Amino acid sequence: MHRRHAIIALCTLLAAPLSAAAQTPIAGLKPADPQPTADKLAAGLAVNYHFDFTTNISKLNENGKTVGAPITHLEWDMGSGKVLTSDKDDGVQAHIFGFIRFPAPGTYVFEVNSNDGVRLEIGGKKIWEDGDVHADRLSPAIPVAVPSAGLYPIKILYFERKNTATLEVFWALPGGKRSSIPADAIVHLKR
Ligand SMILES: [Ca+2]
Repeated sequence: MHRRHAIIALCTLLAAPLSAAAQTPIAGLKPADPQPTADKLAAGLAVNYHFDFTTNISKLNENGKTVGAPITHLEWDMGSGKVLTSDKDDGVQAHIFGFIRFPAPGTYVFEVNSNDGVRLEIGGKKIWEDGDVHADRLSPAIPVAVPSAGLYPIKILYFERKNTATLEVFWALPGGKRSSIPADAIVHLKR
């Protein structure tokens, strides 16, 4: 185990007695305004790809010209295979966008597993960033205060440099346990 990983593991262990709910939730999320109507929406999140190798999410090209098939779930354990809905194994940059539907107000708890770099934004707030090249690495539990039910803009920047690739986002409903984000909770404007 690398020393850095050992330190992270130790910190995680020390932090364990504090539940996610004890941390101050990320607040100030803004719902989509106006809320898009069902006839304008399609299933899953939209994705634009840019195919080039990068080493940090801060250098990601958000203006990729290749429109991919929608991202219909958020549990991608891709190994050394194709990255998301692209036809490439390596050197993939993805700008993923659309809306996430919260069924009720309350404190949700997110977890993000990435390989390589990722940034997650919801309702205009940065929820998580782990931007460098790394093996699978899970975020801590991230409490997020959702002020009202409905659709919120979601944006995920993600890149895979080489070797294996993972992009997973989980949530826990208010008071609940970690679970999959259901397919009907992610939508995008028809394009
Ligand atoms: Ca990788």
